[in-house]
Amino acid sequence: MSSAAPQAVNPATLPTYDDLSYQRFLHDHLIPNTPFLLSPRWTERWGARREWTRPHSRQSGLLASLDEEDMCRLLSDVAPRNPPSSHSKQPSLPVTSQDQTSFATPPSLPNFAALTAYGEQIVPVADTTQREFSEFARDERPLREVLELWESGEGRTLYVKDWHLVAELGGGANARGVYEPPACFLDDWLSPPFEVLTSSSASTADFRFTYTGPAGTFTPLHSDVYGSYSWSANIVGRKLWWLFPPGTEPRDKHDELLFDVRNVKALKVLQEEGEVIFVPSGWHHQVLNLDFCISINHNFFSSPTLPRVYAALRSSHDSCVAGIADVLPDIKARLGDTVLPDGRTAWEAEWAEVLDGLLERDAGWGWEGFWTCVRDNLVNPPTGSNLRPADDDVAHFVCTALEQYKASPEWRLLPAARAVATEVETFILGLKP
Ligand SMILES: O=C(O)CCC(=O)C(=O)O
Ligand SMILES: [Fe+2]
Repeated sequence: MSSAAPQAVNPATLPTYDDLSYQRFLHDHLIPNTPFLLSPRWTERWGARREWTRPHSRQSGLLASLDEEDMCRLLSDVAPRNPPSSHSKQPSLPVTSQDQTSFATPPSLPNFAALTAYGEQIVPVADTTQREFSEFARDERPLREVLELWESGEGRTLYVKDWHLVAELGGGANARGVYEPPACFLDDWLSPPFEVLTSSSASTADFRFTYTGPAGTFTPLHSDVYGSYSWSANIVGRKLWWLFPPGTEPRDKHDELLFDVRNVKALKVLQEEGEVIFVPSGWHHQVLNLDFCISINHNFFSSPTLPRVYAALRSSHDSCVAGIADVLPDIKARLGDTVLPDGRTAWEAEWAEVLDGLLERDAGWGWEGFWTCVRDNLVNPPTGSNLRPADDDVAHFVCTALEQYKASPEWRLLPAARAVATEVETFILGLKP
């Protein structure tokens, strides 16, 4: 099996599955790195869908959907589904009947009373009128404060993003009554399924998020942390996604990512309430809430993604090298030709460690963290063997990253990372037939 499958071009139609076996997920999506949707069947038993929703009724103000004209324009070129979903007319465009517009599948309304159970949790709140670099300005508040604003019809531009609900509840086992990730996504090397998290890990080592905000709030163009995948489920409302395969993301003349791509040609996906979207590794995306939305998303990766995650870390590393190239002459001048007992020259050892520290700050992890994650997931796989690739395929994916790492200067220059990578190598030798 090869991880070097050609990068997908925009599919003409978007696969939408009522059923999806792990093998089909692996071969049709994980390895080729292509998007798809799971139908609302996959979330219908979740507590969140029962408890966080109220039945649809026409609304004005904060709970209203985008207006009819905007909706028609935005939805005019969404990707067709394959097969057309049995759960919704295809696509769910507005149908005008006499004086009012209705939708094939009207979205629910949020049940704020159910969310007040989490009112004391501190959540990041983005103000979607205040751009700050490539994101919106954010602050942190108890969820209760935002719910109170929304209940009084205020805070229309506020978007609660990256709320670590699962971590706040003390881990995946405690969140089972709220939702359970679809089985094909359980081989998760980033947030292993049911570990216990401390509250301090909530903001750093947890990649399971809840998002909620009124129609019109949005997430600007970005790709996900570490080159991970995302799966994202709509509990309340519908979202519109603009998706760009790696290398096709639109940039300005300074090579900076565009912030808002709603007028750029893209693979546009209308995600209905209850549906789950899979966003492949390295695909840039922008997301617009068409109605008041609540969604749950996990970032994750597994062995087939390792070559891509490795490449993402390598590219962050290269940016760090370029960013601090000017300090190298100082380090060399200070340490001269001194050689350490292990054979490294003192300047190259220091340079490598300074770089690795910067990489940890910029990318969220360095080489030792990367190899520790690989080792831990090899030794303790997050799922049974029916929900992950066969051992020799896992070995192949890991080897692809390992061979590249062994050819890089860091293999020699970072002894702590090398020790962990060597454990990985020993482990996969045992996996090979
Ligand atoms: O729903 C959103 O606003 C953003 C979601 C997202 O970026 C993701 O799931 O990766
Ligand atoms: Fe994302």
